[in-house]
Amino acid sequence: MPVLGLTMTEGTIQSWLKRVGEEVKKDDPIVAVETDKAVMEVASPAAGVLREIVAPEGARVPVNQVIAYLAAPGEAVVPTRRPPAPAAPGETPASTAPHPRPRATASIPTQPRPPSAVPPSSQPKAMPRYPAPVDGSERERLLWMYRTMRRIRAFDERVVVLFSAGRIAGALHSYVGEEAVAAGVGVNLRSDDYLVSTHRGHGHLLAKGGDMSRMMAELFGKVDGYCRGKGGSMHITDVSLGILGANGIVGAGVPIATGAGTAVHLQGTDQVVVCFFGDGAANIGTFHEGVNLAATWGLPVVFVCENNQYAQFTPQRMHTRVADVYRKAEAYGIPGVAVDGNDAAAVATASAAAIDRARAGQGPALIEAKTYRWYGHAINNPASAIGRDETEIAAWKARDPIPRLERRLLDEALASEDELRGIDAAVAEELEKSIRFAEASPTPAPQDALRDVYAELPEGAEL
Ligand SMILES: Cc1ncc(C[n+]2csc(CCOP(=O)(O)OP(=O)(O)O)c2C)c(N)n1
Ligand SMILES: [Mg+2]
Repeated sequence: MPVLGLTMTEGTIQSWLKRVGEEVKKDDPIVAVETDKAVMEVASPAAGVLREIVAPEGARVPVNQVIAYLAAPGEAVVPTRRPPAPAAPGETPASTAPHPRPRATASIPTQPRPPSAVPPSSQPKAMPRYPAPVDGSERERLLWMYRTMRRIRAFDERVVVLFSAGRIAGALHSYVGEEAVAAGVGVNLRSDDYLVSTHRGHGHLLAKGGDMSRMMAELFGKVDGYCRGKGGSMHITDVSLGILGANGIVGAGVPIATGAGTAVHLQGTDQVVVCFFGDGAANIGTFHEGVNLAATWGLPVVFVCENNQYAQFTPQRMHTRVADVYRKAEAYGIPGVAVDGNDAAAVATASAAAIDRARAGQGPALIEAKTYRWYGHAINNPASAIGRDETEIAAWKARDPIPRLERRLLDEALASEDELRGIDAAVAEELEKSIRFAEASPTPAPQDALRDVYAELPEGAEL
């Protein structure tokens, strides 16, 4: 039984969506599971044939207990009465093995995995509406990045307006201008990979499959929002999509990513963790600790510094003597590279190399994407827009990453004008739908203010 949410301790099999003997493709929905929060479809961790269902419909199963076995493609499908013999400690049962990854560099001490544990890449990941075409053609990848940048731009431009109109409350950090970074990294992320975001997270979340309507509802403070309207912009999380959270604490994402990388490493899958952080965060102690440990243990974490030249109101030259953050990689013995953060294709190329490397067990890397935010530090703080030189802002706006990719798609005849305008129209519709969804959603009840704040004890448990 996969872990489908932070508070889930068991799940009920609602219905099997495949029959024994049926072929399944990787990421095919295979079973519907009811958790303590919702009914979710579980995606198949690998291609193969459903060999045996261990947990029938209606069964309540604790997390990490086997619910079914998959046979590899071509392997005989003979349903057995009993589950196969448990694997030896530290070994993965052959029929469910999730893309084992060689680990050349890591020296992390490992615990033997309990024999009954389901390997983690068989944990379901909800499928995003627009899954990244990781192995797609150049055209598919560029078009996905175009759509993703348009979605991010549309969302973050509109929330500025909605904030000014008093429809959104709380702290809000615009990602406008930086879209190429999230899109260029996101195009290389599988749905079962992990992402750790920042306070400026809307773009990261959308690029990893975050639902625009639930994000908008969260900003509106409504119950259908990701945190039931009680968290706001900086707490949006969707573990089922591998989104380990936006974060209001600068630099705090780095050790979270290293922790997730440690988990992936111990579980032996080929998932990758991407950690976004800012140029300001690169001066925080957690950055040093998190990157150093990930490097020492050879963890599959790709650190992506979004160097937008400012930390709040402070220009980079006033908060560090090292303008090229990528050079800090050398201090930890990992590769570091700088990339034009306003060129989605360049970000995609650099991040593909780092992600492939991490997936192959060769440890972390540091990418510095040089970019710029068009708005002030925080939309809710008008003063944060003051203090920057207008010509500097204009120069960066002239390097807008979206028309840049659009030009390339048209010049190289990879897309037609009609096709791009079709994408723009679909994005506009998605945005309007998200606002209607947020408006229609109820406001949380006062008596629920402390709900979902603390973990609830499972039924029957005592402190
Ligand atoms: C530990 C901590 N210190 C200070 C702050 C206040 N703060 C919020 S955002 C920010 C600047 C972060 O700059 P950077 O990491 O470059 O990210 P950017 O806002 O430029 O995307 C600061 C200092 C905070 N939230 N957390
Ligand atoms: Mg910054």
